[in-house]
Formats: sequence, structure tokens, C-alpha cells
Amino acid sequence: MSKKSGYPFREIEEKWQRRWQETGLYRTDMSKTEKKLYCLVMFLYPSADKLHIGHWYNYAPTDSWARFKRMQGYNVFEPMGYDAFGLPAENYAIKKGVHPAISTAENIRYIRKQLERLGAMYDWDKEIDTSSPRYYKWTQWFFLKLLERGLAYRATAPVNWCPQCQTVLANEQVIDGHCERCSTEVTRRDLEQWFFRITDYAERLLQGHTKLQWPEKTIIMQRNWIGRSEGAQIRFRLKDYDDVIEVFTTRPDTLFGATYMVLAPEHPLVEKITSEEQRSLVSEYVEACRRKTEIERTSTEKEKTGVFTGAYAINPINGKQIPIWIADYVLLYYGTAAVMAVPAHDQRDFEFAVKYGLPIVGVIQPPEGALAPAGRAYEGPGLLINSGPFSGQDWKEGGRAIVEALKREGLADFKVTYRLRDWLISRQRYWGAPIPIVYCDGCGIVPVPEKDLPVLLPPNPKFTGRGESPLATVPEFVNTSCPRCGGPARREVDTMDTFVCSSWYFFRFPNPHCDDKPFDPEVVDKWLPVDQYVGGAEHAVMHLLYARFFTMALKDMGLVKFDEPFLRLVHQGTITNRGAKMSKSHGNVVNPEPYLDRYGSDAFRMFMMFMGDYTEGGDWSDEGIAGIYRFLNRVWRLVEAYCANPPQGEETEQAQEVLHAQHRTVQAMTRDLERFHFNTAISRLMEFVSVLYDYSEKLPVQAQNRSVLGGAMRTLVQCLAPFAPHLGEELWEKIGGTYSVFDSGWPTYDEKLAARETVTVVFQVNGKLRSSAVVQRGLAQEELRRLALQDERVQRFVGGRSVRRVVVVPDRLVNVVVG
Ligand code: ANZ
Ligand code: ZN
Repeated sequence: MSKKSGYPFREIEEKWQRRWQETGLYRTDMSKTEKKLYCLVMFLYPSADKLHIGHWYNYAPTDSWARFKRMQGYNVFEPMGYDAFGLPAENYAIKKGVHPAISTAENIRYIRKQLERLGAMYDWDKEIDTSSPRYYKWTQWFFLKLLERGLAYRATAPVNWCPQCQTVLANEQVIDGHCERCSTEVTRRDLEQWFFRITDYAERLLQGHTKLQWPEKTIIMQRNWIGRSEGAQIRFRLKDYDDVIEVFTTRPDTLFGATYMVLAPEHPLVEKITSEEQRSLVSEYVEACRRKTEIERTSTEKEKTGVFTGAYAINPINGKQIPIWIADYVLLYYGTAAVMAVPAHDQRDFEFAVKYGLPIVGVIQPPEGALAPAGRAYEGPGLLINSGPFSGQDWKEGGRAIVEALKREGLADFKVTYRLRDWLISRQRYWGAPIPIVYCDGCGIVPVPEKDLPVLLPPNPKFTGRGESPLATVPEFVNTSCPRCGGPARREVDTMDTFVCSSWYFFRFPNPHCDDKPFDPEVVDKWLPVDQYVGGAEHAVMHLLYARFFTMALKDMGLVKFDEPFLRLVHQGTITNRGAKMSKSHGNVVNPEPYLDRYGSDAFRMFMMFMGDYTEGGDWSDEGIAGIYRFLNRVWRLVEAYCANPPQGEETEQAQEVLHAQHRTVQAMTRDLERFHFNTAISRLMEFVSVLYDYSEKLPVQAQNRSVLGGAMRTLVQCLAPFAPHLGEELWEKIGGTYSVFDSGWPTYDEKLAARETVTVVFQVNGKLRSSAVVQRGLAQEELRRLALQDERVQRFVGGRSVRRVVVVPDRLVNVVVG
């Protein structure tokens, strides 16, 4: 091997991939659960884009971490699978006429090959594919279980509707309010849909955070998403009607300042209470709102708009009549879809009141020194004023007193509200798990019995991109008989959100061949929760919240014993390209293949880890990959030279330096790898290699210490192996290690040797200074004694006389007494 051509990574990588496969090195022994470690990356969406740099950035460093853990003696389980259902495959079918099952299988075949090049420790016996009936049978089974417990229900809800395509659009198919396919303006339409009652778990989802070692910002995002608010629900009677309108407020202390009320335009009472004079204005406004997205509606920048209904409510605390308006800043799905407006103390209400000339009554006196801002609402704390018997009380205590007083009359309750909404799981799509429900004229909604699962997707629907759901176009699928009465019935034609598939896949991985249940409780008990989960921060709320909800529900069903699925979580950073996230539509996807061909998989993965902080990511640049490649070549040559010409010398000061470097390196790398700090770990390794180069290149072989350098080489190869697994195995074999380096253990270190503190110890002969040596502080007396006696100058002064005594003062001196 000449220096110029570089090390033969092609042969090496192929060789070890073959060997790993032949020997089943990565087949995890699931029965061995002592020191088990379940390391999971968010599984793959098998799109036609194939694997790009972003995937590698998720998988390769995580695999290096898992290898490090394996070397530390953990029984590591690292699986891989496919989140194979979803809209893109279906859109491809609509465009190209290729059935999603075919395009998906093709993509998986290709991706599987790419994954093998990654050289990861995936246990391929445990591969799963959520679109296979063997898997989705159980996705359907979970639906039935949730239904049994009242956690799945059917209700009407608005969807995005394209009047041109006559079809429902997912949020990501709506571009600026228009259909992504035909550019027609999208409207909202009410449809009967299935929901999972995740809101029942809102409090537990919040409480559970204390058990998790997750990035703080992810926990905060979940907390905000769940959006817990403490306040009160207050009932307002209506003038001229028997109905009551309830509002949710976080500021019951401001009730005396509620000078009007605002309902969401979709509030069920709007129709009924609108007066004749206001009717046409109200209808027009409601119609306009239906076309707006929620983001548009709640934007704080946008000017507030609204319409008076002509009706009045009665403020329960002072009996005053207040006008009822509708406005789109009040949301249908939060609180009670109605607010008591307090313009003096709420900025939105303030702007609205100014615009429409509604009364503004201040009821909170800011504390002394804090002035109520001019031309704005005062939203801070203070004492109640203009509040009848409650005036003079502090806001918190005053608010409580007002609620207590109304509570006695049945007009208020303390209330906690969550922003979290139930999870809408129906998709009017083909490529998903069919919802196992049958509609019978006689019996109503009838669940498909467990024994009839899976409800298979019919193979040949019409992919027109129009209409409600492709399954509705297959009469053999739709028309069935009622499992309860045997009469004619229709099947549900919606399929489930793919987030349902990914809410339980981690239970399936350890036992994917289980066919009589979704998972074997005994196996899951031993292997879960997942010890380390790694995936993109974009999943902070949806996937990570849904999976937690599923796990809690499963626990309540007695199916598992824990309620948190992922104990430790790391988000890899995002690799952007020219500032934008890599995606086909941006045209900036970087394909790893050319790099793999040129530098090999080891160099490529190591480079990804060296680019910067793993959790930060950054903009892609291949500058530096050649440097990593050169580094691997350097290591290759170092080990080769060592093998060709083993050292023969004895212990010297320089050998001590090598020892320091070794222990220091292992100590730092262990600490860095533990925390996914790959880049700094690699820097340490580079420093170590420099020390070894200096030692073995500058000294003649006769002067290099055999055992020190041998130990250092073993350590070097072991430290390199998690980052460059193929090269690691190859070098390990070269230096005579037994297969596999990944079972050889992670090198240990000695704190003292690592501390790199040295002292100069003087050597005396009969009390006279004759020589000295730089040694590790705290070096054992035996060791010092040996060093002194072997010292050339000391030996010269001893000159053959017999040694009577050796006095050792640790870290200071050794006195050889001869007589
Ligand atoms: C009266 C009031 C006076 C309010 C005041 C605030 C300040 P958070 O903290 O986000 O929970 N609200 C209630 N339901 C609403 C809905 N469906 N759409 C829009 N706004 C709604 O906010 C709670 C406050 O948001 C509630 O307290 C209510 O306004 C408003 F000085 O009631 B407040
Ligand atoms: Zn029936």
C-alpha cells in the first residue's frame, strides 16, 4: 500500500459488512436483559428521495454512540424499520399511476441497500414495515382498544376542502389558502371524523416531564402545546332567552370591567340570538371567517374585526346588560368559544372596544409607581376598584372571592383549561391503516371484531385525487355485513393518520414476529422503555406527545408497566444546505453516495461527527472531509508501521508521556461520547494520534517501549472503532485482537495517569544527587525504586557495589544507599 493511494477502504468496508452479517454480530440476544440498552432512532419514511445527508446525520452518529455503549458492556438493541404509510406515496400513485404498495416496496429495497453501506449495528431480524398487514392489524387493534375505553370517538370537525378537486386536503397541501394541485381557494367543511381523546391525559402528559431526560426546549414546547391555564368558568344569563353562555377567563378579578361579550363566529348560539336587523351582517361575517385559517384569525398584527349580534347578556356580578358580539379572534376550540371582554385590562379587547366604541371601565388599580399605560390596556396586577364589595382586595384574592360568591349561586366554577385538542386521526386517504369500523342502519357504529382483523386495504382503488376517500370507490370493500346483526352494512372508508402507526412501533421492534398479539408483554417488560431515543426536533410535539399518550393509555389497560416510552432523548441538529433545510422541493438535497465512493463510509460518518456540535447541526460544506480521510490514513500507517516493526525498547520518560496521553484521551472521550459530543471526542483522538506519531517516528524502534506502545495501539484502535467501525475491525485484526473489536471492551483509564501531573524526582547515590526523572505524580514507591535502580547514571555511580537500602520519598527523591 503506497502512501499516496490511501488505505483500501472499499475492500475493508465490504469485508467487514460481510463478516458482520455472516457472524450475526448485531443480532441482539433478547433473552439477555442484564445491562440492556435499547437505542432507537426515529424510523424511516421510505420516500423516493432515498437517504440523504440528513438521514446519515441522524443514524450514523447515533450508531457510533450505540457502539460505544456496546463496548462498555451493554447489551445494545438497535433496530431499524419503515414508517411506510403516508400521503407522498399516494400522491405519486395519483400522478404516475404506480400503486403505493409497489413504489413503497421499491423505495424500501433501495434504502435498505443504502442503509447497509452505513455499516450500522441494526438487527435486521427485527425490521418492521408499518404498511404490512402483519403490522397494521395491530394498529387497528389499538384503535379498538382505545374505543373500548372511550378514548376513540366520532365527531364532526372542519377539514380543508378543495371545491374543485372535491377532496379533503391535509394542512401541508394548502399553500397560502389554496389547493396545492389546482390553486383553487380552499374552504372549510364539516365532516364526521374519528378522534383520540388525548385531552384526557393533558395533566399526566405535563406531570410526566419530570421523569424525562430530554432537551429543555422540547419539554417547554410540549408544555406550551398542552397550554394549561388556571381560571374560572362564569355563566352569563341572556336577556330575552333562557340560554346561558359560559365563558372561560383567567382573570375573574376583572368581572366588573366586562362591558361586552364576544362569541366565536361558529358558536352554536349565534344563529339563535342574532336579531333580524343584524342577521345579514352576521351571516356575511360568519361566511368570511370560514375561509380563514386559524393562524390568520389569531394573528396579533391583524386588525380586529367583529359584528354585533343584537343580543344582550347579563353580567352575573352586577346585573348589567352587556352587548354580545361575534369576532374571529375568539376561537371555537378553546375554552368555551366565548369570552367576557374587559377592554381596560386586555389588549385585544381594548383595540376592539376602541374601534367599535364600546365602554371601557378600569377595575384594577396598578400598584403605586406602576402607571396604567396610556392608550393601552393595563394587564398587570393591582387592587380591585369599581368592583362593589370586592373593591380594595388584591387581584388574586379578589378574583377568588368573586368566583366563590358566584359559585354559591351556581354561576361559576374554578376551572383549568388546556390548549391541547383531541387528536384527529381520520384521513380521507387510501395509503394508511383502515379504521376498523362498520356502519349498520340497525346497529349504528359497530367495531370490527378482533378476530376479523386486519381489515385489509383493497388492492385496486381508483386514484383520482378527487372525492372523499379512495376506499369509497371500491364497492367490494365498502359493502359488507354487520358483525352484530348480519344485516347489510358499510365500512368506514377513512384510514388512520400515520402518527398512529408511529405511536407504538417501539413496542413492536423487540418482537416483530409476534402474530397473536401486538407485542409480547414479557419481552416489552424487559426491553422497554427505550433508553436512548434520537430524532429530529420537528417531532417535539406531535409524534413525541402521541407516543407518550399511547404508552399511558396502554399502561391504563394493563398492557405495559411504565408510562413513559423514551427516557432519554437527543435531537440531532439540522443540516441545512445554502441556509435551507434539505428537501427535494428546495432542490438542495445532498446525496452522500459520491462521498462514500470517494472516501468511504467510515470517513464520511466520522466527518459528519466532526463538523460541529451534534445537536446544533449547521450548513453543509464538504470542506474538511478530505482532512478526516487523511487522518484515517495516518492512523492506518501508524498501525501498519507498528505491526511491521514492533518496538523493542524499555520504559523511558517518553513512554510515560504516551501513557499520560492514552489515559487522558480515554477519560475525555468517555465523557464526551456519553453526552453525544462527538466532535470534541474526535479532537482528543487526533491529539492522541499526534503523540503516538511523535513517539514512534522520532524514536528508533530500539528505544520505543514495547508494552506501552502496544497498549496505546490497542487503545487507539478501540477508541477509533465506534467512529470508523470498518477500519476499527480491520486494525484490530492487524494488531492481533480477537474478533470483534466491539466485544473487546471500552478502554478504561486511571484518574491519576490521566491527570497529567508530573513531578521531577531526584535520584541520589549515598545522598549525592546523581540523576533525575520526570514521572507521574503519585507514582508508586516500587515504581520509583525500579526507575532509580535502572537509571544509567545511578548504575554508573553504584558501580557494582551492593545496594544496602533504597529510601523513597514519593514525588521527591530516591536515595540509593550502597556500601
Ligand atoms: C377576561 C379577561 C380579562 C381575560 C383580562 C384576559 C385578561 P390563556 O391564558 O391563553 O388561557 N379567551 C378565553 N377563551 C378564548 C377563546 N376561545 N378565544 C380567544 N380568547 C379566549 O387566555 C385566557 C384568556 O383568553 C381568557 O381570560 C379570555 O380572556 C381569553 F384582563 O377573560 B380573559
Ligand atoms: Zn347491524
